[in-house]
Amino acid sequence: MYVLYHYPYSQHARRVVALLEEAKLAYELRHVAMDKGEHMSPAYLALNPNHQVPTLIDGALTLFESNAILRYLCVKHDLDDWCPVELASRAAVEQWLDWNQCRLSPSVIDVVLNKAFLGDQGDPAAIQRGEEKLAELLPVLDAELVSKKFLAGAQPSIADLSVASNITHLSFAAAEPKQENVTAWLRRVCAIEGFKKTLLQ
Ligand SMILES: N[C@@H](CCC(=O)N[C@@H](CS)C(=O)NCC(=O)O)C(=O)O
Repeated sequence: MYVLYHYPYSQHARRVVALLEEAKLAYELRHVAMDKGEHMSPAYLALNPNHQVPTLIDGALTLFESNAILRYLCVKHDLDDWCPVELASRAAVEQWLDWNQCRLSPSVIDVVLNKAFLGDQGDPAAIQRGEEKLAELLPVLDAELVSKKFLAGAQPSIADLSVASNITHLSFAAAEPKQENVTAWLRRVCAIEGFKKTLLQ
């Protein structure tokens, strides 16, 4: 049985829950009360010195970084549907996982954290920086999805779970994307049962 340290508002944790659900893997969720600073406690820092969720425990293995956890689960359970072995499809999955972490995530965090979660303490410069970056990045995603149902082709992969968890996070800041192909793809990802379960009402 996996143990996943989790916080329901975390887009990084939600993508892992989505895969655990879809793969029907047994897991226990442990809520990290981030609103009360539990992620900074010595007990949690001993598991994840980055003071972040998610953290996965698999027996003696402790693993952080959501995309690394997704890859680990796919390899361990031969989830080839979610992480294809065919080279070109696999390369597309890896490309979008990295794009999500390196390019999309910082702008989503700038906007959502500062506009929605920090309230009056939010930094207007960070919001502007994030919005400008999103205006550049969302058309990149939209162009990719012109001729594809999902990021690596006809079937959803962990790249879709990862990117879509960030895109749905934008709704906390009422900053949902307007691009036609992105919104159609998002509807398809949100219809995946395991992903749907992770969405906050
Ligand atoms: N690169 C990490 C990012 C995880 C992350 O940023 N988690 C946030 C919640 S969405 C967090 O725990 N933030 C608390 C902190 O950084 O102190 C991953 O993909 O797992």
